[in-house]
Amino acid sequence: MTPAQMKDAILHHLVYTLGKDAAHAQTYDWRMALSFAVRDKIVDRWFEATRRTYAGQHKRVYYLSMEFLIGRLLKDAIINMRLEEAAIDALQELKVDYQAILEDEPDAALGNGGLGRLAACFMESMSTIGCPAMGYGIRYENGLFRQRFENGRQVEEPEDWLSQRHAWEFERPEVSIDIGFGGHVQEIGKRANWYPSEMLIAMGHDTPIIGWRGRWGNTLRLWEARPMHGFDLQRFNRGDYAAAAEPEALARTLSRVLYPDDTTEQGKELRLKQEFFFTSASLRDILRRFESEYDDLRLLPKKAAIQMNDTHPAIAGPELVRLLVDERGIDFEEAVGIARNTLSYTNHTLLPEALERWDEGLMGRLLPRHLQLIFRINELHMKDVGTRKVTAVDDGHVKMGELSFIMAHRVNGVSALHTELMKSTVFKDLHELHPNRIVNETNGVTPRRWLLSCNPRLSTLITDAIGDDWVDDLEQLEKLEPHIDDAAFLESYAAAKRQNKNDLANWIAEKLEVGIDPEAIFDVQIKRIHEYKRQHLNLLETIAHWLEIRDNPNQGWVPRVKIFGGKAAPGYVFAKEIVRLTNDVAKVLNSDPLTSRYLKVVYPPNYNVSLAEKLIPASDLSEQISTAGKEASGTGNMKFALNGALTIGTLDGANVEIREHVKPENFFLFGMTADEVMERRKIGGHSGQAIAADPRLARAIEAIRAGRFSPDEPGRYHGIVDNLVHHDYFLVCSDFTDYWRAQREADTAFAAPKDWARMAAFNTARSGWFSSDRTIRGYMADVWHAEAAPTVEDAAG
Ligand code: 4GP
Repeated sequence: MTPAQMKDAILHHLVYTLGKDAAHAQTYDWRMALSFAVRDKIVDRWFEATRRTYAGQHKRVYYLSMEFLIGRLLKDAIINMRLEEAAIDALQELKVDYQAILEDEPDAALGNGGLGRLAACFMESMSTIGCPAMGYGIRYENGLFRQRFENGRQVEEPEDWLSQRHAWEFERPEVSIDIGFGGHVQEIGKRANWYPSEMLIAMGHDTPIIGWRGRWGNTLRLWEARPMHGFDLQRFNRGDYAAAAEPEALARTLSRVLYPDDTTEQGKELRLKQEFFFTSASLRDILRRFESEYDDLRLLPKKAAIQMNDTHPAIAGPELVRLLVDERGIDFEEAVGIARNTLSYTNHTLLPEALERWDEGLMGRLLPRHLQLIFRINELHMKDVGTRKVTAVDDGHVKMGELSFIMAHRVNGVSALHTELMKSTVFKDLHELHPNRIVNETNGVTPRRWLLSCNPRLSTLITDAIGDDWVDDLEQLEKLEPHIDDAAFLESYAAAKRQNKNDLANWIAEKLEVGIDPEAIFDVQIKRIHEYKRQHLNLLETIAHWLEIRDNPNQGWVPRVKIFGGKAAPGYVFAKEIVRLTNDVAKVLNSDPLTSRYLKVVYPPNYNVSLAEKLIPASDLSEQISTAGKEASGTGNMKFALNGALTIGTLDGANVEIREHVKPENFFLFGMTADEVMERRKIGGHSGQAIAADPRLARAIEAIRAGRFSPDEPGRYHGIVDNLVHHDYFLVCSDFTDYWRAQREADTAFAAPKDWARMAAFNTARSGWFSSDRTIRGYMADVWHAEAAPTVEDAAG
């Protein structure tokens, strides 16, 4: 596509799709017009991929996920279709600011954190590789809440990304599936009829996900809940307007909110309804498509692989069995076999509070037939393995982790360490019964968004050095290694980082009105706020460092900017206190004339995908400091390493594998191992001992306790202090001293800029393995037994 063609396409959509005259068009109009112009090009590719999938009778992968944290789509689409030059030139002629257009797009925040963002990276990688696939989820009207700070406190506001038209989706009224809840079951022989008492409709919305070079496109189908019967005209005519609108409002509630819930249990009935709603709609859509092509249901596992992203879609097991037995007359045991061979399950966390369990009473009320089938599945499993030891139903609860395991032919962890811990802890008994079922698929991230698009300076430098094949095959980054010894290359590498840091410093100055020194170490911790991720360990070190600088302000400290980003679940009190403490600490430190040139704290609100794209390319140090054994993998850690930030981290999740790849000397390791953590916890008074042994730690805790960061309310953080001193389950105190040591090593290393640049560049060169393309190939081989289809030729650009 030439710039002139692009310009015509934009103007065409501006006038005929948006009904706007160029003279009056606003940023929004230009953004929509550009999006439609790009989308037109994508649609051709997308159709072609679909045609090829049908024609080649390829196996399809179905990725069922409560969350798809896709963020903005316009730049991704432009980059993958290689339309950037055409777009920039066309807009220049039209005198429209390209960056402003990109920034105008709202983030599609249909996820909480890692699990949802992984699903988004996977969608992009499956399209890049040419793996015929479809993502299924919920089209939340309000995505993850918008975070604001009020006097340092987190305030949640609804995120209304759909208040403007969403440029990328196609509404599919013809794909409307009715979904039932409640009611009763009538058994007829081995089958049953379920008569739900409540019905609503799931309507599909399709977003094309285009792969790199536009060679393949898959669909993300998100379900919207609609009422079965519109509003009640009789009530309306009687003047009872609120009651007339009630059925509609009730139905819509189902796809209204994303639970703001990251690795904490959410036991709401509405949540179970959401899970069944999207899982059932997806399975029925999958079976409809399958039956349009094949007439033997026993072929299902050969032609479809259904991935359950965590336990949220775990009802897929019993629902698929129900659809096969009750609606298609297949024998129960055979149906279980077909379902199991089709389904697989990914576990994303071992935190006990995050493993879903549903009260049997609730499950029986909402899904009476499913509860019956869960009991039968459970009995069959016990009979097959000859044990009563592990069951999916226990103590009046349905345990979704066990149910998923029993109904899946493959169960995977998301990093090597996490997978081993799955085998030895939560799924120990099931693993012994099914030793081949658990496999590891270490997470990855898409290099298109997380390097090519978010870090143009570094991307250009890499391409100049080794060509652009790395975008297709990230492990080619290893070819950078010989260049690392070249002084000119290293200088350019460091210069790219410095410019990224300048940009970020300007943005922070403008948005937060805090001046930061681009020469300082940019030390960044961005992720959900959670005790196990230990933002408070980072804060304690910050405070201890501040106090030490105050003792001796003229010592020539290595300047540092601590950057935090992340949201706390609204009901998670401790996490919200950490948010507030971070803001309070920032206020005191940033205004301290003695120290502020050496140490600042910034915490931009509303951390999301777009903010991550700004922060990561400008980071020097990546904080991956969870208590060992608690972070399943992490994916932020991979994005940082790829963009040349050095990790300071524990041996947790994928940190272990990152350190192996980038080499131990280019990684600041500290802290206890997962085994040591388990041992340490057995020692009574471990935190008291740690505090007594380290005066720096004692002083930092005392500063919080005494109210130095909350002079107007000295007791504000007694909860945090009490937790640290007396409980400290996450072993913040026990790891502090070693963390401090590693931080000072980072200072020393940063003071030697050439060596630092070498280490950073080495991180980039060795991060190729962490591409989600590699991860997806792993799933295709080990889990889905699916092959890539022959892709379409490159998009012309
Ligand atoms: C996250 C894990 O906490 C993180 O370690 C992992 O990288 C990510 O999943 C993707 O596998 N879990 C969640 C969650 O986001 O909601 O459980």
